[in-house]
Amino acid sequence: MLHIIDSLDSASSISGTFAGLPEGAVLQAGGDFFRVSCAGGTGNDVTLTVEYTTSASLDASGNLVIADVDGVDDALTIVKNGNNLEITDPGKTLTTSIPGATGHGTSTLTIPLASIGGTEVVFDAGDGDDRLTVDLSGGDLERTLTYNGGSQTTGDALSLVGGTFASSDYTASNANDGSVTVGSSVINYTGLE
Ligand SMILES: [Ca+2]
Ligand SMILES: [Ca+2]
Ligand SMILES: [Ca+2]
Repeated sequence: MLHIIDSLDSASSISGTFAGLPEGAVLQAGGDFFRVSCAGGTGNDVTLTVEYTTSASLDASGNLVIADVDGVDDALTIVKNGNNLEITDPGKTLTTSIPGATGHGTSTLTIPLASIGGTEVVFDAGDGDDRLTVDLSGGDLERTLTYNGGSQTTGDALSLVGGTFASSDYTASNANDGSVTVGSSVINYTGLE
């Protein structure tokens, strides 16, 4: 997605910085991240290009929040790897500034469990046909998962893979919302179809 916010004629130009940001800087506006260019369009237009598709951050309670930035179809996987949670979306570009996390700007974020002070991991998948795969092959994720598929009414899905469990429980509040318990792992979901 490209937003041209100031299209200039050839008699004038913008150079140097935009809103105090140098060429190539990343700007956060609302939940979105943009890369600033003062040489876009015909060469002298200011452009803001959405830089990341998915962000990982901590909320005020220390919960990990994975959020759709640009409303596209997400295909996220979460798995425990050692003392970390790995979040992957092939072909997408993920961003995080959580202390200790690695993978910013790639398709896989590795986030230490020790950096997640809260008890929850929340996926806000937003618009688009989204899929979350919870891979339990590395063990319980040690956090309660909440997966919000988003308000659009087709195509959001949840998959559970990996692991062997003595018990599982499935509670559907209605056709779109409910919870799944597998062993000690609890996954709440809303807005799935
Ligand atoms: Ca999405
Ligand atoms: Ca969705
Ligand atoms: Ca939905």
